Amino acid sequence: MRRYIIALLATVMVACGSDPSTSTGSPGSPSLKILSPVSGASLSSPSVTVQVTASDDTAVSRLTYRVNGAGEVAVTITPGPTVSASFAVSSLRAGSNTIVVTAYDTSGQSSSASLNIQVSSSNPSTYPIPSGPTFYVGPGGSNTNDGSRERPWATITYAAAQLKPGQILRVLPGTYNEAVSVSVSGTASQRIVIASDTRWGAKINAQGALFGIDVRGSYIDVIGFEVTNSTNSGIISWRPYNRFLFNHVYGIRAQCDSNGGAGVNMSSPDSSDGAMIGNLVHDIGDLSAGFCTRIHGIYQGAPRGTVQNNITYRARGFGITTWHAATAVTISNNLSFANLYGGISVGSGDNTRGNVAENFLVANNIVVGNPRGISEENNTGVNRFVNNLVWNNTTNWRLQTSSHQGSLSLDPGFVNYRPDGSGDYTLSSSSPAIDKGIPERAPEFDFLARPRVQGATLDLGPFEVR
Ligand SMILES: [Ca+2]
Repeated sequence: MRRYIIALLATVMVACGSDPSTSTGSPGSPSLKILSPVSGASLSSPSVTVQVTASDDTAVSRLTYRVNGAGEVAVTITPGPTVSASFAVSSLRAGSNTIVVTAYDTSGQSSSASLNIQVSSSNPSTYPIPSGPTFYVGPGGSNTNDGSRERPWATITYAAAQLKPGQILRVLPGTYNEAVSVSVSGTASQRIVIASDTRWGAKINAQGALFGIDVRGSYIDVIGFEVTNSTNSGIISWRPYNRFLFNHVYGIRAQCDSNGGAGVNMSSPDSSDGAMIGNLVHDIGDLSAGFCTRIHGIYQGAPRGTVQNNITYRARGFGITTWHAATAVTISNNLSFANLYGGISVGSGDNTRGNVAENFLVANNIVVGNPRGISEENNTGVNRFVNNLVWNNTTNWRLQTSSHQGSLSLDPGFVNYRPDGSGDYTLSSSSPAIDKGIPERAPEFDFLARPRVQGATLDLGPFEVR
């Protein structure tokens, strides 16, 4: 996956004839140069970090940038004769983009430099963020600001508390040393959206708190964050109708005790009707201590959840598990590999409530390289296991009260399988998993937010190849 991410973010430098990235201005105005990226650069990501240097015979007092003719955005600098600055520009559009940087001196003279950036539309690392009244959190922001893009708030917890149903919070790229708590609620028709402005650009470092993002309200979408360094769960829901989409959760230091933990967690019996879709979840728990059946990648504990398009590996327990009051859950198009106990388990517990895990649909998943592949555990009824590729686990199938249909037991033909997460888990052109999925309850997008159904029908696993 690391290699995949590098490929996703790789830039191709393109030489250009003239050099608009050096300053234009009248005599006495600041000199300005864009150091990187090179003008004409082609990106597969909709965000880029721009590095500039400016100097002036008196002092450079102000630095701004504009993207595609939009308003000037101020860059935080310390004024002086020579100023170097590095800032992230996000929300670039597919195709051609123009970024104009302007330096001002103390007498108001200015110089501008520009660069052109191409963003590929064939390999989107972006995703759809719903539209609506939008507010922002950003590095250098303040909770006394108004929450606009130009004057963003500083902390996600503060910003979330200001949101009303139907409103959108975009978190600009940067590292946030914050355990995020969300207690507001949307409604069925007006959800509240809390999204990283670019995929994995907003990085939540929980710094040892129990949860990275703790959602206590309902009808909340949490989209596209990187979350690490919490001690129970990365992202957790306690109430119904929440959705966790396109996040990257890793390095969760859950302990193997009665609390357990998970990367993405809807284990509360009150977190029904939720969705966990398109997340990358790995390295959950202290792997050196061996397997633990209480620490999982993705954990569903309530009725009618949806678990789709996720990639999960190196969890101490199951990559994906269900327990407590889970029933009628959909688990489809996931990839689960190299977990310490098992790939996917369907089960319920808390027997005093009479919970039975039944009426599940488990379809189109790829499960490889685990001690257990797909299993039923504890209280189970009749579930449907359809068209899963389950291969090279110590025990591929371990069902109790159900049977499986249309299963494949074949090498899935990844571009490059590596159990440590450094591989490329897209399907090669000769993969037997292409066009083998059932369309029932298919999601709209794949892991990369591309259309989920292409070709004859959808492919197995999280990536739609063709
Ligand atoms: Ca297909």
